[in-house]
Amino acid sequence: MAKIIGKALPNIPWEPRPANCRDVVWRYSQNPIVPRDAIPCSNSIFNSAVVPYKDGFAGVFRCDDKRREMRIHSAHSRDAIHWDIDPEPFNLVNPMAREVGPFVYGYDPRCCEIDGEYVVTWCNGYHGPTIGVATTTDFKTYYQKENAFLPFNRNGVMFPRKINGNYAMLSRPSDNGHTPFGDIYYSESPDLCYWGKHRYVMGTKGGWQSTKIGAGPIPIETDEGWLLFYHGVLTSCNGFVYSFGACLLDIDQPWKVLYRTEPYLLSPQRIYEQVGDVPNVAFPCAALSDAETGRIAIYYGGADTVICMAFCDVNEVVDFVKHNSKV
Ligand code: BMA
Repeated sequence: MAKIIGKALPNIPWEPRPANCRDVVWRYSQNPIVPRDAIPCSNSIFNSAVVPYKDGFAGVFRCDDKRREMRIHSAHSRDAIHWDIDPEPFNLVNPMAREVGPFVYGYDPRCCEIDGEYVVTWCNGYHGPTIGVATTTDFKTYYQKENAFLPFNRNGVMFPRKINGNYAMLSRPSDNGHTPFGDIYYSESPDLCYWGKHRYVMGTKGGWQSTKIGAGPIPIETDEGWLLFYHGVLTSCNGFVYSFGACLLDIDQPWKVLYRTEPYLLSPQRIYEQVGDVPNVAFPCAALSDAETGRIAIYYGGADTVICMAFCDVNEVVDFVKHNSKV
């Protein structure tokens, strides 16, 4: 029986697997949970991150506005399903603005609680995409730090505790466009400023993960290793198709892959994943987990347009990853 090593979350949103469903990961029946027009300025709201906060939940949401500029907005919720999204973009305080330039664009945020503060990472425009980093304690003011890496990079995903005494992050070096390649790497930092000890984690495989892969939610610590959900991309004759699977990484040396799913866990098959601004995209950026029951709620963007949820049980998903693995 795989166990989550972490906190209990008795108010985790949850819906049991439907009777007619045999999948390890099942969708929420009320998807999508956030429509594209939830705030007046939004063209689309997707690829967003949530965390437990005080007696409810908070989040950083990707909102592309009606100019089609990519922005990040704070959000709050009592139940992690119904969200109150700030109509204005997040307040990013950037003491380095003179040197590293003003905010250009931000997308695909992740949010990680570590040592009592929340580290937000996102794809930050700096002569092309790289990994922006900021900390917040109140989801009102975000204090920006140096970009973690040189351009071009995407999908910066922090680990929820220090590893070998350092902060740790997964990322995906890329190019300046709709990158046709991409492997996951691991890096460490003593101070959230200087990043090094870079290690290769894993690259593409066949089928749903044959073009590129990228880390999704903050990894979940289990007694079988770090459970990481990650997206994989297939190039079809009609364009990219984004699905997601999972892997288990070694606890002390997370660049060592113990198992990874050969089949996907979820691929774009529902209308809200297949039809939208970018068709055929299921893109996970966050997960809530309850160490008490082993329940996991995954948050993913549908078709670059809306936010969706899916559920799984840690023991079932770890078992599936182990028994359907090709490393
Ligand atoms: C990636 C990112 C994601 C997006 C995906 C599909 O490169 O831009 O934000 O969901 O493409 O368009």
